[in-house]
Amino acid sequence: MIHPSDDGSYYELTDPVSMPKCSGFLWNEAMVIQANCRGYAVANFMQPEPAKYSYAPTVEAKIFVLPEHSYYLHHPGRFVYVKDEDDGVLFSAPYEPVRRKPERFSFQVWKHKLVWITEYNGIELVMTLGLSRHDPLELWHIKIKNLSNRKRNVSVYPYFTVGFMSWMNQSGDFNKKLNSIICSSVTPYQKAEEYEKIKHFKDKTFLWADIPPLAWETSLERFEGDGGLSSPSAIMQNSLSCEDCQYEKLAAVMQYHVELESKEEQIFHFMFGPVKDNEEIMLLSNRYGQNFKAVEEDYLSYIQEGNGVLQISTPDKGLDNFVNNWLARQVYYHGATNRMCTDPQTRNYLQDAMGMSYIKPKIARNMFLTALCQQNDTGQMPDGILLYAEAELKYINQVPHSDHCVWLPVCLISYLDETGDFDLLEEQIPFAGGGQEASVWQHIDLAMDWLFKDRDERGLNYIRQGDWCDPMNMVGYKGKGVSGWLTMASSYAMHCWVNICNERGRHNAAVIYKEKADELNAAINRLLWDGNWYARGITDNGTLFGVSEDQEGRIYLNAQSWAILCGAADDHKLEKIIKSVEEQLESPYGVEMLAPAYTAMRDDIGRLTQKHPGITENGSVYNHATAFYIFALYAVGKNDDAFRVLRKMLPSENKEDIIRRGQMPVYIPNYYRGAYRQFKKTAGRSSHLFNTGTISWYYRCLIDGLFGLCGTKAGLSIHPCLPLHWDRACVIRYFRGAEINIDIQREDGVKEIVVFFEGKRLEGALLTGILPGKKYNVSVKLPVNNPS
Ligand code: CEZ
Repeated sequence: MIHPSDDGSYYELTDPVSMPKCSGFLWNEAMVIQANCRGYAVANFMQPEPAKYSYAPTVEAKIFVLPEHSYYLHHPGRFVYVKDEDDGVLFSAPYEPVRRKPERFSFQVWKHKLVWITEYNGIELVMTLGLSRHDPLELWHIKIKNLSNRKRNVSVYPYFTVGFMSWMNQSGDFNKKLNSIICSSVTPYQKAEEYEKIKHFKDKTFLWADIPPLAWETSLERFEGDGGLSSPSAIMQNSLSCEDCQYEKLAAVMQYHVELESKEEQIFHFMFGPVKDNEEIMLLSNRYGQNFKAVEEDYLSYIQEGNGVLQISTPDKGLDNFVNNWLARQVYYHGATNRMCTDPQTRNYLQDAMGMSYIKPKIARNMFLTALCQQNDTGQMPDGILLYAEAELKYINQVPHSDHCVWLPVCLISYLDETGDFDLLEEQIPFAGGGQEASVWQHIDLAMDWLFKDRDERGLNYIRQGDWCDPMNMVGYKGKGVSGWLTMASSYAMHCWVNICNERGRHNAAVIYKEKADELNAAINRLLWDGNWYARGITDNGTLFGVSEDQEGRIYLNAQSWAILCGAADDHKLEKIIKSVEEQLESPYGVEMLAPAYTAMRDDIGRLTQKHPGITENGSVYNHATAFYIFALYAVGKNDDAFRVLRKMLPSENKEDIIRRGQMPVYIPNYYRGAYRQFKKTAGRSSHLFNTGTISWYYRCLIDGLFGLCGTKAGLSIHPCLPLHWDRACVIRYFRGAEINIDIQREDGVKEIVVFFEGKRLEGALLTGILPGKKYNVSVKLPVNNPS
């Protein structure tokens, strides 16, 4: 049913029914499109704020891609109807809206294109969607082939949804000279000053074809008639209307008549997307109209620029396929698009920069500097990072969260490990509002000092209206509530800063921040240990929460992971934590972020508790939090536990598990439904939302944890932490321009990890003097049993 292609270049689904939401996504810096196996599509483009060009016949949320996106018959999509003019039989590709069960079906998610193959009644229709490197534009290659042994006489109707563009002004018509259906609108506005902005908007959606259609239709109502989308009345006529459409729901439909001898095929090319005016359509058709193949290769090379630094061969072929083909791609998407928003949340922006350190370090460097230039001279970081001059902080970035400073050293250390670019710390940069400059060293010192100061009389960090957990908005909104997690994260951030300071000889600073971290850990152990796990925090009215006496939200994963990372949890507490997490939070689909999920409002915790039990932060397997736990387990050498949880973040080979999750392992979603012990029926379902901070941490868990191939100033430290059941693993590690082949094997009699280079044992398991362009072969011997 689903399987990767032998060479890993694509993943294929061969039936449109069992996993209806199964989808793939393509992007460039101007647009993102997620399309599912049945032909439905969700697409946004930037101008510079997120905008649409194919709308639902209803008003939609444009602010962020919703988890568990729901589709419906009239949902935006890209479809091709095929009518056999001899027997009148109608089917549509890829599957919607006619939903005839195809004789053969294939939905293939490639790294640079999406392909749907639908075969019905001896006719094969192949739809291929690609993008360009820069423009918000869909490039469609559509092939119809006669597989039968007789001549076929068919009509072909590409139907691209346009929908309800604007309540102010919307219309559609066909432009013969441009061979395009052009739907025009005006983005609604009220304030006069807004006109200056919207007059530059791409308020037209066009469908260009390389072959002039016989007829066309722009009105959705006229197209459907009473037949509805599964049997549109317009298709039952000999010809589409070729009439314009004036302030009605829009559609872009073309009609072709094709006569195919046996085994003969016909190819069509279409471009679909937003433009400001007709000149732009001419420009795009000149730029791309005749070079679809070249554009596909150029876009493939754009995607391949994000291949990352790891190629693996392990006993786990499913993991190999994901890591070698899809992981770096999802990290690259985050760093290249900033999740399609112009004011990314500061913590998201810094964690995406962390991931980009492995993909395009130069972009990561700029992201860190861009964020630091918006730091207040008090040391506090803003809730969001503005990516262009007129950008504004919106929605969640207008709600004060206390954790943003944490992510500076926690994410920067990955960039420094990967690049060795410690000069970044000497950069002199301004604070928000410009004026006096300071070095990055001083900027981050100030951020650590701000975190240390922002505590109550008990020594715990204030939470205001949220920390990493966005919807935890009522724990501290009265100004007293504190976050146990944030106190742990502040301590861990200071530990990371201590390491960076020591690496560069700032030993005095290192001593200061070590003492501060120790003071935080003392407060954590004095106030938050509940006997078997750590509490999540203390509310405005002094109530400990995330503790054994709580009926709901009894244990929070983040408070455990970061207590391990900041060193507050000693070995005794560590065993209790791991046992508690396994017993109360672990499910077949991963580790949930809290349990039991809240089923009623707690107005001393907030919006989190009102979320549906088992989704997003309210007790789902929120993969971002799970990735923190995996990272913590590797940090304390719990390799087998870490690997078990890491592996659950991807569907296993087991069919029931794949169907339950409902997605291909071509990206990691932000969550899988949780509340496994409360609502087993829905547990495991994927959110299908590929925007997630998880992916940068998953990458780091593989590099710093599982394969232990982490950069240092001097070179590459080699300390694999393979799961016990792996006897061997081979890794190609691309590092600072060099290619390092590492062959890791378990061997009898080996007591500790031994690393050999050119036959000689490597002191300290550190490969130094690495030169760009060079190849290195390293072999590693591991004991047959893990120390864990
Ligand atoms: O957004 C994410 C944020 O982008 O939620 C994470 C947070 O750390 C990320 O920075 C955990 O709270 O507002 C909401 O209720 C949403 O649930 C957001 O919190 C959430 C979106 O679901 C995207 O995942």
